[in-house]
Formats: sequence, C-alpha cells, structure tokens
Amino acid sequence: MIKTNLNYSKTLSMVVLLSLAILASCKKDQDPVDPVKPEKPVTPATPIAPIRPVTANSNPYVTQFFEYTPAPGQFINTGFGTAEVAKTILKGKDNLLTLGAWGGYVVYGFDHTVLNGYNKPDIIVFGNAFNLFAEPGIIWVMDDKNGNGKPDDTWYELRGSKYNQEGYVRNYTVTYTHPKNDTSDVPWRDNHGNRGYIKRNIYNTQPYFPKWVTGSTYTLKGSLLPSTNIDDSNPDYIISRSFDFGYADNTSGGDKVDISNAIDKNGVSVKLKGVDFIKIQTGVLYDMGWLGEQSTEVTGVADLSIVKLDDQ
Ligand SMILES: [Ca+2]
Ligand SMILES: [Ca+2]
Ligand SMILES: [Ca+2]
Ligand SMILES: [Ca+2]
Repeated sequence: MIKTNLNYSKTLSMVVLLSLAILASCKKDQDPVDPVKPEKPVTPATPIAPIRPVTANSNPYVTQFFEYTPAPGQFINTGFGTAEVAKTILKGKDNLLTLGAWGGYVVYGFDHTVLNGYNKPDIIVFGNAFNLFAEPGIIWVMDDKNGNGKPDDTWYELRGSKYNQEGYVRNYTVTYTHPKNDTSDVPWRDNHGNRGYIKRNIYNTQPYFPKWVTGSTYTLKGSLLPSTNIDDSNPDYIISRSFDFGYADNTSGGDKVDISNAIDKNGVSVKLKGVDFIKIQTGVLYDMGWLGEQSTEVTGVADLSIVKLDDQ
C-alpha cells in the first residue's frame, strides 16, 4: 500500500513537473495560466507481479501440476486421460495427455517466471500434431500477481492466428451431460443453442465422461476456434490442417508462442513482464467420425529461453 501511494505521489509530482516545464517554455507575453491539471485522477499502476528469476537449478519444463478438467473424449479415463497422467507431463516431454473435446483443460506452473523476451516467442508447448493432423488448443497464461504461488489471478488468452476470424467465439460455454449409461454417447449443448454428442467409437470402449466428475452435468468455458481446418469430405481420409500460429497441438515438433500476444477478457492487449502459470484448452468442437472428437494433446511445456531443443 505504502509503495503504491509512493508511486502515486511520484507519478503526480511528475505530472506537475511536466506541466511546469510546459509553462516555462511558453512565451513570456502570454497570460499566466494555472498549472494544467489532469482531467482524470492519475490511476496508480496495477501492482506488478513479483518475478522469480531463472537460477542454475531452474527446470526449463513446467514443474507444478494444478488442475486437469478435460471434456469427455475417447481417451478420457484411460492411460492418456487422468489427473495421474497429467502429472507425468511435468519436467519433460515423454508422456501424452489428452484434454478431451472442446473446453477440456490442464493447468501447470513453472519453478521460475518465464520472462517475455522482446520480439520473440517465450514458451513451447509440445503435442502430438503431425502433417495434416492438428488439433489446435488455446493457450492461456497468468502471472502470479498476488505472489502466493497459486494460479488464482487472471488468465490471459494468447491471441493466435484465428483470433477474431470467422468461427472464433469468446465467452463460449459447453455443458456436458453424464449419459444414462456408460456405453452411450455424451450429450452436449452450448450457449448459442447448439447441441450434439461426443460420439463413441469401436476402438475405445471405456466411459468417455470423466469418472471423477460428480453431478450429472458440468460446464466448460473459454474461446471457440473455427473448425475450418478440418476436411472430412472423404470420411476415409479426414484431414485437419494446422492454423498459422499461436496454438497447442498445432504443428509437429512443438508450438512456440509469444507472451506479447496476451489479451484480456475484452480482447485488449496486456503487457506482461513474464508468466508463472499456463493453461492449455482444446479449442475446436468437432466430431471427426471414426477418428473421434477433436481433442488437444499435450506432451510437455517449456521455457524457450532455457530449454535445450534438438533443433537448436
Ligand atoms: Ca516474447
Ligand atoms: Ca496467485
Ligand atoms: Ca486428440
Ligand atoms: Ca493431437
């Protein structure tokens, strides 16, 4: 508080000094005028999140697991879709986690603050995308503003190439309903009046609705990406192209994203010095026939400034 007040006084005195300087530069034959007062009170700057610097012991990969809330999907409740599996993603990129259909997400933290390097990407998210088979996921970041080590501050979406393009919807929600029996498709409805099913396939016979979700429904929230990447005109050869940039599970070899693309809930750019937490969320809602639902996968998340990559 004291610091904020000091900053406030400092800012105010800067404004007054500046006003005086402008006055001093005016011609002497002008009438003296009162020092210019700002039209609005100067708002103290929002508190700056504490930076946890990189040290010799810092891990380039995420080291903390906070939450796994997938949407229903063909690999949920299997060795690719439980909270236990989500933990195996930490400190490397050797395991595979699926987030299920649209809106499913996972939250991780770094053991240091990932700084926003000027004019360059800062984080790499590894998935299992390959040529003509992308399942783009939206990446959200958070700085630990209150410094308590928990992701309880504000999430900022990282704007990717489909931001504000046709088919992109912010403040989107989907409610999934527990089917009457575990061998049924999972019904969903969104907040735009659409309905559908996360359909079962012959390859995966376990329940697709997360077993640990209690209650008959749950609702996921986020931003919807267009499904314009998918071409299922030939059901035997369904393809799902990569978007240009900015999403998880989008290109083979990992997707590099820039913290400078952070936007707030109104879509306004946010300047972040660095981030401590990351959330990855399936972005496309689409049933790809025998291939199952579009579902983002994550195999690892790393700080580009300290990770050693094979291609570097
Ligand atoms: Ca950057
Ligand atoms: Ca916090
Ligand atoms: Ca998938
Ligand atoms: Ca995938």
